[in-house]
Amino acid sequence: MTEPARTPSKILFHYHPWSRAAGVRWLLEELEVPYDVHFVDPNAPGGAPEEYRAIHPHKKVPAIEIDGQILTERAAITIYLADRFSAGRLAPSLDDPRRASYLKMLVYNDAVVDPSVALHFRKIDHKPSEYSFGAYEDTIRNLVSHFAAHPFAAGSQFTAADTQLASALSFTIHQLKAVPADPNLMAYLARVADRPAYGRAQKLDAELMETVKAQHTS
Ligand SMILES: N[C@@H](CCC(=O)N[C@@H](CS)C(=O)NCC(=O)O)C(=O)O
Repeated sequence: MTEPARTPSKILFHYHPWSRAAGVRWLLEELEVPYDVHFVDPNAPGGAPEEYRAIHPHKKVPAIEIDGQILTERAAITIYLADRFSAGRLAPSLDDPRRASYLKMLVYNDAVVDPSVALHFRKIDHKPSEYSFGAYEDTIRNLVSHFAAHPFAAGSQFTAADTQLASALSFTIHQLKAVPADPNLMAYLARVADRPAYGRAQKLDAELMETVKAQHTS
């Protein structure tokens, strides 16, 4: 039996713009759903307040509250929000053949790209066969060959997977310089950069950080 569609409560987004959560802000802007932002500062002395552990067990961002439920883990948040608010558009529907590559790249971003790039950036050696995410070089090769063959994460169509993967690649190429500025990856980032929701997310992030700065100096 299918449940009738519910009007969601306003989303509360626990967030810091300079973080792994930035792709979720971009997604929320793509979805054009109303949400409030609760600024969380994991970099404050002592980290985020202890009460925040009731929202996120590791005191990390992102987290969302919706309809009295708390959701953490950006891949889970992305899948949930895109299915609920953009099924068939930013989330390929269940019977769409593109759903397989959509889910694959979305999960690959967190399960493989993030840890393998983080260890590479920190110059931490690891034996690829002993870790679920394998070798950094394989990760980069896989991403480059994917974007040499396809314009977007799921193939031919922009999806919610791109808000996460492009956000991560942009940060790790431009800021961390932990991923090479390969022409295929740069062309991918250029393809998604002119999306109005991406521009809005960047503007809102800059405004939020200005407000936070002003509060600290007043
Ligand atoms: N597994 C989490 C990771 C989120 C994460 O690493 N968040 C970082 C932001 S870059 C954080 O909040 N770090 C603060 C801390 O650990 O104190 C997810 O995918 O949502």
